[in-house]
Amino acid sequence: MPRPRRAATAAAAGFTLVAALLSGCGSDDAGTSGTDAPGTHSQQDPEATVTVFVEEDAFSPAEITIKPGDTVAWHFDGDLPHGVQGIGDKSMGLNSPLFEVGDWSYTFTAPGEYRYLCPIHPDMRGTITVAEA
Ligand SMILES: [Cu+2]
Repeated sequence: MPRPRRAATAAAAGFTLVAALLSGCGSDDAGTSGTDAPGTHSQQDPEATVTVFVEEDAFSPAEITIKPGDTVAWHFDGDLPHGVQGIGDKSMGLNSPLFEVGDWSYTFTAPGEYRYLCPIHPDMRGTITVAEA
């Protein structure tokens, strides 16, 4: 399918610009190429801590996605006691004391989906998805 030469040239120029931008970003995150030695990526992707706020009737945000090695910190600051209790075998290690005010954190190392609730208010639920970067 022949195209007008000018349009094709403009498209090629645009593609070159996009490719240059992408490769510029890619050099900051070599992991996107998928050919790096193991360990390279994690060094460029330091562990993070994500805060979940415990409100009086909900965890906020209720659903989060993190990377293996990341820590979730629950921040309790209310008038009622709440806690974090895992649901199911995979979430066995998730079991905080009850807090009205306080902080509790847990580091997730294995990929998977971790569901939890507040043992006092079972309608308060949350899910943490640990996904390989
Ligand atoms: Cu509660």
